[in-house]
Amino acid sequence: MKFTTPRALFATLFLLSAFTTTPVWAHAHLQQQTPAADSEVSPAPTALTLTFSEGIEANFSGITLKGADGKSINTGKAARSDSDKAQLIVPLTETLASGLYTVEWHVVSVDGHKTKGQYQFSVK
Ligand SMILES: [Cu+2]
Repeated sequence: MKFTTPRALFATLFLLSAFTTTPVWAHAHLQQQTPAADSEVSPAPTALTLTFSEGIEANFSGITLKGADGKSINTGKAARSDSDKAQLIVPLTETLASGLYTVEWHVVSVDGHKTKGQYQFSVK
């Protein structure tokens, strides 16, 4: 039975998603972030916080941080806030130098829908 469980789970999720009519506004949209989009911050942030319009699944949600040269920057593992299931926290393991940064985010909300987007901020 053990090996059939993921398939059964997938089928269940598929059926749920097929028969649940979810309004567009129920998807997880990015509502707020720290550092804020298009802001210039100093000192460099030690974490990125993204707050969405609904709860997210941490295992299927994450971000890519890119510097002005377009190269990805290593970060700590994204985790959902213990106190707010709509909040994703990404610890930064490197000190960000001055410059422009792009955060590309992707999340799966608790209703199973995927959303993604991006924003920028700069470090003074
Ligand atoms: Cu949705």
